Amino acid sequence: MEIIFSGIQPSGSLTLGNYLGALKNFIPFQDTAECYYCIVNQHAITMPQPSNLLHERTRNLAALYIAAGLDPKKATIFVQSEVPEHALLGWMMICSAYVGEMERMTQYKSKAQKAEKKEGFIPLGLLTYPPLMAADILLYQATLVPVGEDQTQHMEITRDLAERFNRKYGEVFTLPKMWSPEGGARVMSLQEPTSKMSKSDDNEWATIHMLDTADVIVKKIKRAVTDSLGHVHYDKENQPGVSNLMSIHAAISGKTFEEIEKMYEGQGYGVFKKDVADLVVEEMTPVLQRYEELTGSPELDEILDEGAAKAHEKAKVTYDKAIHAMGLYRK
Ligand code: ATP
Ligand code: LTN
Repeated sequence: MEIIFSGIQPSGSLTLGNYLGALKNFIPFQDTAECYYCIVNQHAITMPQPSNLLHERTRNLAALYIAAGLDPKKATIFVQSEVPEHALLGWMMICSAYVGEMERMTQYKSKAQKAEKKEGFIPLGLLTYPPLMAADILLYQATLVPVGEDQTQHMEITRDLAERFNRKYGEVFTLPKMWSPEGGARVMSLQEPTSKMSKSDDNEWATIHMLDTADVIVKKIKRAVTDSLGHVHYDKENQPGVSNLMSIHAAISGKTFEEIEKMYEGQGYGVFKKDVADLVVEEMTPVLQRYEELTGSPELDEILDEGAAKAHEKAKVTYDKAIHAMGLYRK
């Protein structure tokens, strides 16, 4: 049976990109595989976070996992900092990694640049982020990791670090594979469709948040940047805005780009945009409803307590093997 591990950072309000690129794809695995879905709050602190917000967003993200369809009876849902082995194995992974390979990570380079501009410094945690991610995955001997395509480099380094450790100290870790939705499901900014839709974009028109109301979603899609060509056609280079809306359509409706092109032949962008907005609203409305029920309920804490205990059981087995392999033990 496959073992699945994935995580999302509670570093802001989740976007449609996080949903279509990651969260939505977590759901089907819970029926066929052993699943661990983590709220990776220790990754979130690689950039400065106001403490009250981090606390709030951690619980809210857990509620969103469940509202989107994760079932705590089928999947283990937990908060990273509540299973200490993540940080412990993370340190061992940091000690197995090289500064050069970390400095080559594109996410590091772009986040370091942003941090330097905004804060005037580069947090060291940004550089050591990939070994912590490797530890997350390897602790559970995960075979498959559902993530968006932007995580490809981090998945490669995870496999490299696992292989390096196994070669040096003996076979401890399973080498995990990345799993991404077909077509990539990379959702781009609605205002600058050549860069990805991101939680941390300052332009609110660029991003659809999972918790946006129907009204706001419709307005944002209406305002989305398109072009003057006037036909619904998938061409990322010349029509990046329209292609992005087509990807969103396809990810929700399940239709191919060809089918979508046919549906809107001879029509302008108005009808197409309205349909995309309707699809998004229809997909998000029940999620929003369940989310509101869950956030205030004590059930959420029970689920997360149980999740942390279950995750800990599994994680400590691998951690024990790893410290013995490395000689990091006394008795
Ligand atoms: P930030 O914008 O703060 O860097 P993020 O939005 O990239 O964060 P993460 O928590 O780093 O969010 O990512 C969670 C998951 O969502 C990952 O699997 C990532 O690949 C996926 N993801 C994020 N943005 C998109 C997007 N625009 N399209 C598709 N998948 C995405
Ligand atoms: N780096 C990931 C978040 C993350 C993750 C993980 C994803 C941290 N640890 C383990 C999958 C498995 C991101 O999406 N930015």
